[in-house]
Amino acid sequence: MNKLIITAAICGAEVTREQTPYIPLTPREIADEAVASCAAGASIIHIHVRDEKGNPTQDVKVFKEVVHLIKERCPDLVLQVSTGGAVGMTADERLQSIDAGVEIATLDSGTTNFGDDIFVNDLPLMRHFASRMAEKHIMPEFECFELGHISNALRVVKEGLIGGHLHFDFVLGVPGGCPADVRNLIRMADSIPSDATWTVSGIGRHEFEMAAYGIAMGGNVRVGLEDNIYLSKGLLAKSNAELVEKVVRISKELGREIANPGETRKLLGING
Ligand code: KMH
Ligand code: ZN
Repeated sequence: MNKLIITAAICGAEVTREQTPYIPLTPREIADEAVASCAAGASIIHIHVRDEKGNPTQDVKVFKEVVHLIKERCPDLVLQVSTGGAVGMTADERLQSIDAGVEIATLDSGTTNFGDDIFVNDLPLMRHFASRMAEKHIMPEFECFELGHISNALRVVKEGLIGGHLHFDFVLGVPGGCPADVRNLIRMADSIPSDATWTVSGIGRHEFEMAAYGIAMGGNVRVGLEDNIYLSKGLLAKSNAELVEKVVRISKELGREIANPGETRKLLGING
C-alpha cells in the first residue's frame, strides 16, 4: 500500500469556544496548530479562517496571513483552503480563498443537509468553482457528503472544466448527510476512477473508526477539530496534533507508513 496521507482540518467554521476551549481562532493560533500537526505527521492542512470575533470568514486577507505564518515555519506543507466556508455564504464570498496562494482547494460536490441547514452546492456553482480553480492551476479536492456527489464531481470533469489527478474526500457522518458506516465508505471508494485517490473524514464520534477503515482500505485520512473535538469518549482533544498522533499510532500498528509532504505531492500528482 502507498504511504498514508494525513490531512489536519484545524478549526472549520462551526466549532465554538463554548464547545471546546482548544479550538484555534486567530491566524497565529491556526498557524501554530498547523505547524504542530505537521510535526505530528500531517502533510496537508485544510484551512478555514475566522474574523476577530471568532466567526467564520472567507476574507482572503486572513487566509493569506495564515498561509504566510504557516509557510514561514513549514514551507513544505501542502496547504488546502476551504471554498465551502460556512452555510449561507455566497459563492463569491466562498471563492475568495483561492487567491491565498495554495495548491489545493475543496470543491464541495453537491447540496446536502447540514444539521438544521442546507449547504448549497448546485452544479452551476460547482462548474463556476471548477473553472476558477483550473484557471489558477489549483487542484480540487472533491468533498462528497453523499454517494451522488461523486457523480456530480465526475460530471464536471467530463465536461472538461477541470482535469488532472482526481482526489476525493468522503465526508461521512454529517447530520443529514451520508452516515459514517463502512459499507457506505466501500461503496464510495468503489465509485471513483481506479487511478483516483481518496481520503475519509469521519465526523464526530466516527472520526477514528472511519480513519481505521481508511487506513486498512488503502485510502487516506482527515482528522482535526473541524470534524471532531474528542480524543476518546468524553475526553476533549487538547490540540489537532493529538488527533493526528492518534491516527499515526493506528496506522503504524496496521503497518502503514506516513507520507511526508513531498511524498504526498507525488501521490496526488501535484508539482509543488
Ligand atoms: N463548513 C461547511 C459548511 C469545505 O471546507 O469545503 C463546509 C465545509 C466544507 O467545511
Ligand atoms: Zn472544511
